[in-house]
Amino acid sequence: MTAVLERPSPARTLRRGAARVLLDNWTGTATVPSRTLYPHQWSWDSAFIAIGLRHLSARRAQRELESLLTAQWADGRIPHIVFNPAQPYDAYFPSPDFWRSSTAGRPSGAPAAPETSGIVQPPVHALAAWLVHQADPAESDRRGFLARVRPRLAAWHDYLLTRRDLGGGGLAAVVHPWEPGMDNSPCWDGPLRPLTPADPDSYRRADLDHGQAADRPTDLDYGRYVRLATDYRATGYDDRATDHAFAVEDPCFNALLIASERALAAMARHLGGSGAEHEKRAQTLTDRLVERLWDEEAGLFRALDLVAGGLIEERGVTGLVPLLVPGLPAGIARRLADTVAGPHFRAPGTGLVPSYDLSGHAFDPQRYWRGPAWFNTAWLVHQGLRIHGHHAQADELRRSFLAEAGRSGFAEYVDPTTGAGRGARNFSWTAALTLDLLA
Ligand code: 9WN
Repeated sequence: MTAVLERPSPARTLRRGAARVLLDNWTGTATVPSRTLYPHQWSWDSAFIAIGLRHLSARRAQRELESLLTAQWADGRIPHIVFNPAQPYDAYFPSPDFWRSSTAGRPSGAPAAPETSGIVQPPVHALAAWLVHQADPAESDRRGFLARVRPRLAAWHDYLLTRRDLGGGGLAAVVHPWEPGMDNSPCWDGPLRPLTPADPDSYRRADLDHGQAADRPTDLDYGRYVRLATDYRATGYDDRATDHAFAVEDPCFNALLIASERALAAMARHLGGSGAEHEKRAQTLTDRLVERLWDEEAGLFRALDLVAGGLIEERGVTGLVPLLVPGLPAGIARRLADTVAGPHFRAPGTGLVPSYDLSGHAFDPQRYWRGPAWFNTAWLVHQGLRIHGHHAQADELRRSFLAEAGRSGFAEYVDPTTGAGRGARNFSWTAALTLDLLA
């Protein structure tokens, strides 16, 4: 009898490829977003990575989040980068000797070690921790995972809801374009315009050693990023003492805070409490999000500029992410799902969600957060479509995600009109969220 060799199914091949990326990018305690471009641990990357890693090893996924939390500051903030001391300083800019967390950050409670950045990223961690727990509750309970991480995650949210309520309206503000995680989105062009960039001779961009200049933020963007970070550092990263030149209420950031508050409620219930306080907070935050950031006419959420005052008249993918808030009024959820399917955000070539309005004046299909489609935001929108019962639309987005993630070699982002990969390849959250959608 002739042996018939079975061909692996496309899903199996994709799963294997994604798992390989995560294994290769694991450092022993955490996962780097990319071996070349980002050789340290990033905050919201680790949360997305843990969501995928849980399908390979629940224990490793727990460690991913635990290692991030060991770098938490005494004021509750989770820094956006935790530096790997084994990497040379010039592997990434801004490096530890720029942020100087262990000295400049001491007044705000930065740890003596490890070295970290001084800013934050979107709070998707409690949501990730709850999903990681659910992957293997027995192993989680055995290791006391939730009991250990919950107080730290609660302190993180407290920081955001107190020190970062810069607008006084009950939402958390970001103080640097790296904080919403969508660095050069056209949404930040207006707020950044008045800023004087830092002297270009005062630093060297390591990102251009590994990335194409046309895919990355411009030198002018970097000058402003450095200016803002330097000014924040000069205050000892003290939010109360700082007169921020950039302060924005971002829809994605606050939507993830709401989803994570609900996750904290679920954790509290699992650990024998009521979770009522977190549920209440989630509801209040949802009300504030709608009151302050919803734009009925545009059919999406806008970012609010706290310095100049007023909603920012740009359509960014950040404004679609609140779809994942379960308690959103039904009419708003419906409008958002329509906007995702509409001409501003349904990319004709790929079916993915671009980072910025396809017909917007600043749309650029190549350059980072100014048009390319990213896989973490597609995953978030996909979750939102499911939560609100738009299953056919969610299925379609899932298919597009898996096709383009595989075809691009797990690219950091892709041209939304052609699917051509841009930025880094073998990018960890693209691989991790592929595993999650295949599970
Ligand atoms: C600055 C790591 C990070 C992501 C961000 C993405 C990019 C950094 C950079 O890479 O930002 O934090 O150097 O451009 O914009 O979302 O977390 O993957």
